[in-house]
Amino acid sequence: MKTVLITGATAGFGRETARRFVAGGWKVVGTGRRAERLEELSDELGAGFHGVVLDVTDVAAMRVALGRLPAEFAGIDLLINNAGLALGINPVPDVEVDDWFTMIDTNTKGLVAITQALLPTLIERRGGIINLSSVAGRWPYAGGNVYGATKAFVKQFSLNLRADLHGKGVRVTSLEPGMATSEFTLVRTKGSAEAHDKLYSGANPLTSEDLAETMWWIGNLPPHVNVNSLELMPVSQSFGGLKVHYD
Ligand code: NDP
Ligand code: 8X3
Repeated sequence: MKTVLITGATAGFGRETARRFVAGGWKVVGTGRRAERLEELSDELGAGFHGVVLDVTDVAAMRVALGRLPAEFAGIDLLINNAGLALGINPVPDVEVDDWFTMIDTNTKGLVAITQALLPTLIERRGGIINLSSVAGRWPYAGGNVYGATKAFVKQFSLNLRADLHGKGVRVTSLEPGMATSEFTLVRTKGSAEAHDKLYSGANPLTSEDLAETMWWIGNLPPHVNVNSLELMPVSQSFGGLKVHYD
């Protein structure tokens, strides 16, 4: 039986993906800062799920927590680097620099730290890594500033990982979704249910289930197949084109 470690399993894509992999017969290690959410998921999913309270920005504590995984969950075959967030929707200069630092610490530093910590196991087991990038890492938009930049980092780090892992049998994917419902916009707007409803209502966005199914597919492809990067959007979302400002 294979084991997947999913960061950010307390909500959104991560939680649905934990459900999908347990349903498919994998063991799942789910992480996040909210202990009560992990307990709820553990009650729901049973013995196939092991929750670990973990803040990906606390690298020292993260390494200790991974070192303490119970033996039956310690052999990680697939790492899903899903934990991440956007903070703020305003274009510069109307931004909080501390929000920028939190996004950088979580989406980039946390992601590379947990990847580095699990690489020996993943190489030994010829495992896989799915990194959550975003359309925001490729398509610029006003207000995307540092969030989009962190996701461009995730995409390029994923491709560079592939280059470094050449010949080792480890698969790496940069997964780049567009607009999807989850707690993402609530977090981004620091709790505005109105902003959440306005963005998604009537837009028929991607769902966390869509992302879970996509990750299940990637994670269960034959071992010789690598999806380098995969961008997906809801049909309702497309491209705005370039703008010109006239004096
Ligand atoms: P949610 O807000 O629903 O879930 C985010 C998850 O990340 C939560 O489980 C949260 O757990 C966890 N997380 C955030 N910060 C930390 C931290 N410091 N340490 C540990 N865990 C953390 O968002 P989504 O499910 O939508 O997002 C999942 C990923 O997908 C993110 O990387 C996001 O950037 C990306 N993405 C989202 C899109 C969207 O439109 N929704 C589109 C493209 C990409 P907790 O708070 O308990 O710590
Ligand atoms: C989230 C997608 O378009 O809201 O990564 O920035 S978007």
